[in-house]
Amino acid sequence: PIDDMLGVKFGDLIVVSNRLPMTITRKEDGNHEYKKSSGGLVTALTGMEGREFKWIGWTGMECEEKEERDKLRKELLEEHKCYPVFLKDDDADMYYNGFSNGVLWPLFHYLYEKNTTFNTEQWEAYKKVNQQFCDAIMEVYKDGDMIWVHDYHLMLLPQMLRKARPDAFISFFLHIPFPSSEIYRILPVREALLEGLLASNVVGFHTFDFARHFLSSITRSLGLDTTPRGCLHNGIFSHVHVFPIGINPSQFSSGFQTDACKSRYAYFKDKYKGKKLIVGVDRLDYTKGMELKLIAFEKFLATYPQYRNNVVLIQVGVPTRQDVVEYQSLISHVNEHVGRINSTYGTLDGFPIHYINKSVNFDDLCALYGMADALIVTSIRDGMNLVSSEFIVVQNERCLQENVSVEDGYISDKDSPSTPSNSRSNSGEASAQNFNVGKPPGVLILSEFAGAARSLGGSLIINPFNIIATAKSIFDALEMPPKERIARHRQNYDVVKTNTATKWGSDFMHEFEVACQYQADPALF
Ligand code: ADQ
Repeated sequence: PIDDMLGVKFGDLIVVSNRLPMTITRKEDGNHEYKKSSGGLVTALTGMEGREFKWIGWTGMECEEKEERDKLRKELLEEHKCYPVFLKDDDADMYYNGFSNGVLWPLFHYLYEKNTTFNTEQWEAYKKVNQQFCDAIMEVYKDGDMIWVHDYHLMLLPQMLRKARPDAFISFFLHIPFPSSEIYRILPVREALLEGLLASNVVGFHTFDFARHFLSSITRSLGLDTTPRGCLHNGIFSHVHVFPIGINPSQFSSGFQTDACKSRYAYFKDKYKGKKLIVGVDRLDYTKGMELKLIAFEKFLATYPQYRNNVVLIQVGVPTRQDVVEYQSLISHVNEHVGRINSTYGTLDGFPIHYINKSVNFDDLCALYGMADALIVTSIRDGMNLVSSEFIVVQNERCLQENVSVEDGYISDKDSPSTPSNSRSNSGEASAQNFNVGKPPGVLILSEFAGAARSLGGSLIINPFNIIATAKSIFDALEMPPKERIARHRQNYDVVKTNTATKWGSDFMHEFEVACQYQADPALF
């Protein structure tokens, strides 16, 4: 191990994120209920196998009573190995809904016109809360511990930690895009956030583009020299690296094998018999391009009338950040689009869009991924997008279970109606056979603005702003012959099964350990 080689003795790994990986609610009897949260960061970190860590994060609810705080602290530690940060509701609102999700989130996703809420009060709250995180970490920190900070809510934290412990090992990973310096420079506090990050030994991003944007922002906003490897500032070299995040594939392949999922899959299969299914699963966030998706689907129905009664878009819009105004108006815009499209193209027999603004449970999620002839992601910007990877793994598992060989391009189920000759329709009529027996893998339609598009080259890559082309891609996905589906699926599956959450975590930790040797022994530098 590196620490033996260099004489650096590493302690525990401390992972810090805005929220703990569970939603905590206070029950009437005074006890607490813990429910696993959903979201990309939780999926990735909980999928990181084989590494123990202490998780520090906000509880998501105010706790005024010391007695309750002590009880929570004990339960979280004993049952979940987590350490809580307690915030007052007002501070949390300004730090989380205000600065993090009202200012940084839209700006980093290039939606600078939504970035209208910057005010000093929110910025002060952001600084205050970052300091509270720092204090909470210092309560558990021991010499040699490695602190890994996550995401845009905590960009000042590395600098605060460095001030508290100049010799600490500190790293940071950004789960969202880092925008072009031309966008980043809009931020009134652009220098302070960069200074905050540059106290880290490692700063990680999903893609090369994000890393490059970060480095050019340092040069332009702070006037510092950088190299492609990073930046030396105040005696600390921040190594800038690219770590594309992944999922834990076995979590999703075994998710598709459970009895509960199998029975839901069988139910959906029967319910949508004879229909082609396009599935979308997104947090209902304006960055996910849900409105563009619906408009493109409408265009598809208008352009390819043969599909009107033969296709259903099942769209799950998981509720998120409902205290932020922008998110409330998105809900009504999406409702409007769905209502218009369903009333125009629906019949007494059914509707083309099945939309729910609710979370679905894991069994249903896996069953839906398995059902899909195509999954469509239309993010207008997305750090990576894990839903794409989950879909690919479940499709692979479904093909294995249904004896569809995805290894050699041969479909072993001879009775499958999904052969090139009958899945294509020269007359333009959509074939209405039941494709649900032994059908080849589903197609991933993926926005070029998602980080995942850099690696999932087997997808149909779309520009979601190009409505006509997106509509055509939906058509192409549904018409795609089995051989091409299999070839594309294999290309994607190879990436997903190799670039797992575990690999992401261990690659990051490897770079972190290497960076720490420079910190511990600058002579090496
Ligand atoms: P998110 O914006 O949350 O993540 P994404 O990467 O697609 O986006 O992850 C969503 C996660 O939530 C998936 O793992 C999915 O399974 C889960 N999920 C969705 N609906 C669910 C439901 N109903 N029930 C349970 N789980 C559900 C952010 C960035 C992304 C980046 C990730 C990880 O915005 O770009 O990929 O972090 O870095």
